[in-house]
Amino acid sequence: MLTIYSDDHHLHHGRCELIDGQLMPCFEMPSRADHILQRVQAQALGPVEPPKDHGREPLRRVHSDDYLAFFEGAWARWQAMGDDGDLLPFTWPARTLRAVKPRGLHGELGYYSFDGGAPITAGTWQAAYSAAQVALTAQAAVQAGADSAFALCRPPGHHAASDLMGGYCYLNNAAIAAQAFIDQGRAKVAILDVDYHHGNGTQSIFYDRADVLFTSIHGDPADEFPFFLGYADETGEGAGEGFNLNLPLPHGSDWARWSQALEHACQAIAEYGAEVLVVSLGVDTFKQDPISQFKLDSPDYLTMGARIAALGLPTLFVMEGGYAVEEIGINAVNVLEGYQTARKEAA
Ligand code: Q9C
Ligand code: ZN
Repeated sequence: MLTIYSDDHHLHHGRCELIDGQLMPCFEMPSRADHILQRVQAQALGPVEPPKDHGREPLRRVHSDDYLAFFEGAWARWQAMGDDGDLLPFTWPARTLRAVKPRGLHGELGYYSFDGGAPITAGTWQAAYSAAQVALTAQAAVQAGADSAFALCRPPGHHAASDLMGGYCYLNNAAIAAQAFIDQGRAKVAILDVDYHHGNGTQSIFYDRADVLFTSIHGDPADEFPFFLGYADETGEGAGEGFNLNLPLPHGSDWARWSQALEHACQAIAEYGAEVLVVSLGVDTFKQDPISQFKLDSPDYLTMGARIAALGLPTLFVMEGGYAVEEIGINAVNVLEGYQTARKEAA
């Protein structure tokens, strides 16, 4: 399997995040992608290539122009104010307030975010832009006929909506790739989001559309980030009614429980008649993940990959979360190896 990877992710290294009442070093750190790349190479998964630049247009198909302009320019405005720490929002247009766009940097940052979990640093735009190009380059390989490809994206993307950053995410790499498949002539694209957290950004982007089926297995939002989206009764709206499937699971869910949800999602994808599959691949479902509450073990990821392969669809894997840094490479690459082995046996 081809892996697309860019060193540019090192340009994004947030200093700290607020979690459980404490300032902690950011869990979403550069060594995550480094470990995954090392494992891809150690296991000889396949060639590793840099991204090609597909430009800004495919990003504009998913994100609003004003959001992209704000994100690209935010650091320079922050610097001009004489600051060089991480730029973080602290006020959001919640209930009783008005979602009018303010003029100043901090107000605009609150307008374009939904939490304080996505710091902007000097290199964040470049890192996120390159991650989107990584996704687009891997997408192009699948579109050109490859059985599968792995977009080793960092920062992740599935929490980012059309004009909102949050949850460590800025540009929605998986959504940008799914939209590229549509724009290149695919009629039905399925997204399977296996990250521990609900992919609220991806859901919102495709919520009123029938050409992209969004399925997600995640911690119950009643108890888990992002809290305000991801319930089972969110089934799509308008033309998209029936094309959104949320499978929330309780804290403590293990492979026995998780794999039932996977079966459910895979059956929905098969019934839908998808032509191509995009997997939002988070491995923060791992039992030792420091911020998550599922109990998957490393061998389970091999089985996960094999079940995804049984769908028989051209598949683009897009890296999302996973914060047990020592094991992230083993777990992520296990999904890819499980997939690849099953596809070879089927051929
Ligand atoms: N400082 C992904 O796995 N936790 N994102 C809230 C805010 C956010 C996870 C802490 C968890 C986001 C891609
Ligand atoms: Zn996650």
